[in-house]
Amino acid sequence: MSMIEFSEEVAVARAEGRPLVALESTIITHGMPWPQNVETARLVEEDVRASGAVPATMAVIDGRLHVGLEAGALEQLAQADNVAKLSRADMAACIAQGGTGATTVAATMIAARMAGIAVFATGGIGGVHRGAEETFDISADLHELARTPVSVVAAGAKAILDLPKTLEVLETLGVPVIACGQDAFPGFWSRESGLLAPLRMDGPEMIARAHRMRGALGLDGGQLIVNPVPEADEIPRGEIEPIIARALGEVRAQGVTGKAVTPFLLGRIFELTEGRSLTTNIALVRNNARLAARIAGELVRIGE
Ligand code: PSU
Ligand code: MN
Repeated sequence: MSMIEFSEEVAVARAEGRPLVALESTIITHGMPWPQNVETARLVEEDVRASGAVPATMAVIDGRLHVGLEAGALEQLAQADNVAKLSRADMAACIAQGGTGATTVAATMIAARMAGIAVFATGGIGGVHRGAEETFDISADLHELARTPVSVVAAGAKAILDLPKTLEVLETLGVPVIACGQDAFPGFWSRESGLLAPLRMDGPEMIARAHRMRGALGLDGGQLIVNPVPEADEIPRGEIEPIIARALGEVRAQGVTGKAVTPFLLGRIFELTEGRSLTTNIALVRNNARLAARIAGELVRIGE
């Protein structure tokens, strides 16, 4: 696996069999503005450590797949423009061409599996976009969850999406969607989306057991663990929904398509909430990192 470069910290953790948590980099390069993006990335890594695991932030830099980013590399990536947004379709091409790109949920899952990392924390996964019946815009994250055995902790799918359709596709693909500590399917910035999660578990131990049981049954694919944003940081659904509607109107009016849609929407919602959506986004990613670290700890405790 000569295309992989492990950070010192991750290499040591792997050798010692310590719990590891994968982290993505698209949230840094395409999901948040500088300098909050790099500050958040550092805080999230600290949260993983404080909860007993070792963070492995993934990115492709000059044709090498980094598993764990050294401080300088993280800082550079966070400031760079023209970084590609990599998913399953373009990850190999980027590495082969010696390019640089940030990993989405799908690409981070692929990297995590290669590195033997079973748990991954992010903000919100991609899903079925509103209007997908016209555009066919469905995130590759959903198919990755169906085929790659990594438990992904998110605060739901981003509420800019069509959440009922996203849940339908996840069910069709056989992906377990497990709400942690509540019945409701969370709505990213809000603790509730008006939908129920198909499954509920109340702590990391049961989530780890379910992860192992999928392996024992020989099932492909991962688990989606949906963890509601802490109450103090949530933006209630009634407040965020009109803002999302307005940003979606601009996507259509300006003809934004493909990979640009999600970053455009997150950027506009940041502006329209005067930064409040970012404060919430940071809080929920940190919350997910802490839960992911505890799940990773339980997986090590349970053993294979
Ligand atoms: N979570 C966040 N912010 C983000 C993302 C997740 O809090 O920006 C990124 C992830 O990398 C996810 C991507 O894979 O958004 C989804 O993009 P798309 O809808 O184009 O598939
Ligand atoms: Mn898309």
